[in-house]
Amino acid sequence: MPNTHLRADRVEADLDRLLTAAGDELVVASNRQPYRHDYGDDGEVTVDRPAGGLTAGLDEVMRRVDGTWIAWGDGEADATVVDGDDTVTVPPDDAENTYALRRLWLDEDEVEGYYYEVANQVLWPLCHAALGTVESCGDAWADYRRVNDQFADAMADAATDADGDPLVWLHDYHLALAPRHLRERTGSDTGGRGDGPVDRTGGADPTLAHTWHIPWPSWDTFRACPNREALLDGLLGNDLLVFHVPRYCENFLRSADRGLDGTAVDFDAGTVDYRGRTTTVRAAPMGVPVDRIREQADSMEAAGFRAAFRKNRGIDRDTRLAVGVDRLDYTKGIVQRLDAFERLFEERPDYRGEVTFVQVGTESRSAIPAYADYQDRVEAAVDRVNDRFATDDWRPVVYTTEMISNEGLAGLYREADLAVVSPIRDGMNLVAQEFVAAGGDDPGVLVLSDQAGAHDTLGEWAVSVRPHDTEGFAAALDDALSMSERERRRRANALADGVEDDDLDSWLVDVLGAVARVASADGGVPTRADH
Ligand code: GDG
Repeated sequence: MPNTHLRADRVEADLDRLLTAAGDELVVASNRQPYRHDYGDDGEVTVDRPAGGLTAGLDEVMRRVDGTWIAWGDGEADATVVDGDDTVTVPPDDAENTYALRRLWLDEDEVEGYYYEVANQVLWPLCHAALGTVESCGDAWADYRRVNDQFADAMADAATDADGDPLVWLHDYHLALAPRHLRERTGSDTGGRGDGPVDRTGGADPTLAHTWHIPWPSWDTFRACPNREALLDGLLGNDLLVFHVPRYCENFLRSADRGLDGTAVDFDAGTVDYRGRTTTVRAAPMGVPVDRIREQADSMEAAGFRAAFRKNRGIDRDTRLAVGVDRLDYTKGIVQRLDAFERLFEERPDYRGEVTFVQVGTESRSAIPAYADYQDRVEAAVDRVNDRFATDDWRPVVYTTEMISNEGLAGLYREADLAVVSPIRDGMNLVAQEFVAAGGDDPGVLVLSDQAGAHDTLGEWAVSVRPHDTEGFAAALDDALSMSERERRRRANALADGVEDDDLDSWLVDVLGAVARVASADGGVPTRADH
């Protein structure tokens, strides 16, 4: 096993070097904010800390540079703590290493149009190739455009305030138009609309990098998008566009080639020339904070959670556990996973009473009918399997929608004999990596869908499944449950090495390294996509 301290020092040094190269001026833009202010029961203002690995990782980067993070202020008390520029200094507990959080305010129509309709009911299903779930967006497109305009205004303000030429790092499918809108404001857009470019940044020439966290679909799917030209035009305002795996880069390049007039695509170099600017397209598979997850899994809280979970859910100490952890999203394949367990218990009665499948399904986007419907379908499938096989002292499926603490979740991963990660389509999937990171002395088996981006990096050592192949899926579960200890350890060690080498810090280094190369127009050093 690699020496994690040495590795962490090296990553630290790389990060420092790259941040210095980026002029120490970093502007991050994302839909979700790193800190959210609300009111507690006693009416006092409370602050929520960053929950997800990415937000926490970026927060650490921001603490080390002179930066601004721009995001939608969706907390109840968000507006009461900002200054006249809608900005609050964060983190609340570290006066030495602060940065500015600039909040944007969205009215009800904008939340509906930009967030619920275009982002979550057009772009999310489109990019996951779920065309039957794409809704027509009508007026919502104007909201999406307006909110992206607001982000571009805020980014332009932050670029003006910066000392040098800042790096602007955008995240995800909520902000597809913002790069072009920002170009129009910096005057660096040679093909701008209307009367030509208007420089609102006092001559700053920011470098724009955008990490797209979900898949990019094939051209044949993307061409169904009614606003496809505008999306491509928007994203090609970036200097660097980063996807999780090379497949999505290829799909994007093909879409840019076929879907937009005036592009010149170099498939070998991974670049698109358009409107006088070159966009470099690269793959960098995102990782998880391995050291932190391992500490969480080792904690007393995790140990307590494991014992209490078995006791409270009536799971016998000797019963083997398989776990699934997902937002309740129709891309995650939970219904098909339950079908596979049903088939397993049907064909292999000897597993009855021996194995319990625990599904953690956290509520997500419930205001959208397709999501509410999905929650019902998952519950119905859980009930069906339990009605069929449960006995007085054993349940085949334990289902919970409770949000579990990070320590509790790491404990659950460690307690599990198998993790079953079987999305129908998934940009990357962090749960697969978290499970591996949490593994202890007696690590479990990873069952992984070949439709997840994570399969490109972990598939060789996981037990692969195709989510719709119920028969094959059930057989794979049997293989995983009956694997010899030697084989299980061999695979788990290889998975652990992979997840450790490609952890969250190394992703940050990869992305910032690619930015530094693009900014210096050097282009000589290969990224992982070039291998
Ligand atoms: C998108 C892309 C890409 C879930 N329940 C609990 C909990 N979680 C955490 C998991 C994990 C995260 O939520 C889910 O991450 P995924 O990557 O699995 O999926 P998406 O939310 O769809 O993420 C995906 C990702 O963006 C990053 O680029 O990998 O492909 O779809 O971290 O642990 N965490 C806690 N309690 C829960 O009950 N503490």
